[in-house]
Amino acid sequence: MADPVAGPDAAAGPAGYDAIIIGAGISGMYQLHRLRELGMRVLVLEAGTGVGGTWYWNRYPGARFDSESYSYGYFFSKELLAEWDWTEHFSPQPETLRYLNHVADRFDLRRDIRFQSRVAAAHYQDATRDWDITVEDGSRFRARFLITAIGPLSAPTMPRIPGVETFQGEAYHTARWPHAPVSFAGKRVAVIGTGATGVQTIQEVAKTAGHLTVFQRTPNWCAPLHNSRIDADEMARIRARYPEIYQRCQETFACFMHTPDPRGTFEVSEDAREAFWEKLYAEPGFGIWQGNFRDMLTDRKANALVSDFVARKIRQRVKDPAVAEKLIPKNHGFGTRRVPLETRYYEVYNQDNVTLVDISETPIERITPTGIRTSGAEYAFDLIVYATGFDAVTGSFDRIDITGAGGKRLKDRWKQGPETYLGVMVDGFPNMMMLMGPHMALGNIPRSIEHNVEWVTDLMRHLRSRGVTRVEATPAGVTAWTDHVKSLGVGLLSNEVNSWMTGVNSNVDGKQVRIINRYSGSAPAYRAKCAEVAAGGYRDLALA
Ligand code: NA7
Repeated sequence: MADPVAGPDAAAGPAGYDAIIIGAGISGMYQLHRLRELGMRVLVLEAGTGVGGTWYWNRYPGARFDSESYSYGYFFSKELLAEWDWTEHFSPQPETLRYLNHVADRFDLRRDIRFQSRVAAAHYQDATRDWDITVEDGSRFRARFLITAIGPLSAPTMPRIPGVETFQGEAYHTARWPHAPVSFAGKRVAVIGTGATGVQTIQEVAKTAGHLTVFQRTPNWCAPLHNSRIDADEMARIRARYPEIYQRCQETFACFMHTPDPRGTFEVSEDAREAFWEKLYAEPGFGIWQGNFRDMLTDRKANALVSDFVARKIRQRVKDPAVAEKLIPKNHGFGTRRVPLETRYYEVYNQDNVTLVDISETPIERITPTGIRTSGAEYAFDLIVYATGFDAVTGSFDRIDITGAGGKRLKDRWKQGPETYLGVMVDGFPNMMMLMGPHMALGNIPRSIEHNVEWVTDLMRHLRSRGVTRVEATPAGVTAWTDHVKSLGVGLLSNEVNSWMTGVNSNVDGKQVRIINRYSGSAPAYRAKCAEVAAGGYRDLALA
């Protein structure tokens, strides 16, 4: 019988590849490039038909960066920085996807990527110290190391509302948007969900829909994006500043170009405070969230003041006071959830073709063949957009049957929430490394990714130079890191709030317990800890 386990030298031994990476998004692509430089035989298994991960899947109208384009791209290659021009300060999804395809071409990545290969299972083999990986089409692969690059927001969730499958019109989840254009012209369109994705979608759909009805369960505090085009002269100036931009992102709390103002809210006069907030509100990007007073996310009174400032802005921008009140969050303060950045989002609700339905008052009872029924009314639609988010961070792991040493399942291990070592490894799961796994610093994600990939690459180099074939986090290391992550969240107002980073997920079985998904310390502190582990010769890991 033919060996069903494929690999370049499957016949030569059990470990066909040195490493298999799951996912060809920003992290998987870069990890492939780095490991190839080490001379490793690497295969990337990617579910989609192309590279780009998040930017491949999320093709919904209006999708774009909320981070400055030139702070978000890869920094590892001077040539890449020199040749790529961003055309907008906050790049739209099609441009970002073009960029990532350009990266794939430039570094000849595609020859080691197997597309349309969604990984169904990955089982660690104790005897051979390698991973047996099964793709949904039945193909199997062996690799010494398994590297997950599956993204923190890649498992979309439909709402748990009865009748979803009965709707007869068009229906799309934003993260599974069709590749062919979708027209809203003249149609009766519903959008469910008002997170960062819903906000971007709504402001775009409202331009052409016959009528748009927004179903909002919880309003979010949004702030203006202030996007603009970048002409050739400005791009040249930005390019000249790349070393400075990189340095800035390395030094800030969350790798953005913005970082908290060192002043406390109550250390300045009321006038100075208002002037500062007006300035931030008028500036592009995340400044009002990431560059606000240092106590904004820890001091309840400080947070109430800035929330009041943003609420006043919403009241000024929305003509109908009753609608404005519905759009102002009441159950969480400004910045304690991810702040969606918007372009005339609030003004959308002044349009005759837009209606806001507050489903905290009149819950959706069911999706019907013709539309949506709430406790208050029945609505007919031609098209429903589900902007209902993701089974965040651990969801993409849960969808793969991952078993470690002794056949133990990762999903069971994380039932009460993830436990990791540096967000990269888990005891009991030897030779598995996670890129952007749980308990990683999030923020400006590609900056975290570059660090994450480079740390894993250095570890690989270390293991290879010593002939190590098994590496595992220790239980003590995992306990200490997990406790550290939890302790960092103490005192943060965001930890009291439900969000995909810190909360329950109403759409997923077993995710009704509060889960802290992210590392909430500073990115420089995270990098310092990782550097310390490497400098110590990885003594905190079990190598064999
Ligand atoms: P989010 O931020 O998780 O938002 C999902 C939205 O969908 C949010 O408004 C939810 O309301 C709403 N939702 C979810 N389930 C339901 C049900 N069952 N009924 C009604 N409404 C529902 O996901 P996004 O895609 O917007 O953004 C994710 C991240 O991607 C974002 O932070 C960026 O960093 C990029 P809720 O607030 O839970 O009441």
